[in-house]
Amino acid sequence: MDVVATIPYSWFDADNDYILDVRLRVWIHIWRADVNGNGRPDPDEMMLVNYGYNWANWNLATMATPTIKLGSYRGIVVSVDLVRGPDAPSYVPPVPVTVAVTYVDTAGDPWVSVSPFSATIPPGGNATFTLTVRPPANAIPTTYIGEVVVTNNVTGIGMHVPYSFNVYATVGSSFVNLTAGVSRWWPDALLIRGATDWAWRFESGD
Ligand SMILES: [Ca+2]
Ligand SMILES: [Ca+2]
Repeated sequence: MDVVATIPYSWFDADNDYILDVRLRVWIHIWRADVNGNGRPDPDEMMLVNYGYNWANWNLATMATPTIKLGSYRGIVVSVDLVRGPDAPSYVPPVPVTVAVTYVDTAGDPWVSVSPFSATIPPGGNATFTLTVRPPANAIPTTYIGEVVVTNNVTGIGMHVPYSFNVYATVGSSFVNLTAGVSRWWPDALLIRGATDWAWRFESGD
């Protein structure tokens, strides 16, 4: 389960001076039980699952296998809080917040194939499987992850083998490659800002 909370950039840095005005955080808790019977999840009734606290106008928190984690507990609580930044006005009017909760699952990957598809392996024997990755020419340059599931037809037991690959893009002459180290210095993290996090290294996401 993915939870993405967003506020408009115009609230994050209204005056575009790279000093943040208001940011937000997102939390996922499990509500164990309504111990005091007030119909609401109180802090001492919840346990933290995950959170996102990047200095950005959006944040992501994920929760794996939510149904299993929920079990017989009372519920899953998604909450967002707003944090005043150093450039916040003295009075911050109500900020519009968008929260998107998405349930994700695995699916077949048309870019990846395995050969051979199956093999008969004698006791003590082995087999080689080749994984081929063919991303389309217009694939978005980023890191992709997946898994190969190998099922033993005799025992019915599956093994999950993870894989990941990067899709690169050719940087044209109209762009400056900031990580090339042409001057043997890393770019100044205090001067370079991106969409991911204003409080962490620029290369961590943007
Ligand atoms: Ca500002
Ligand atoms: Ca309660």
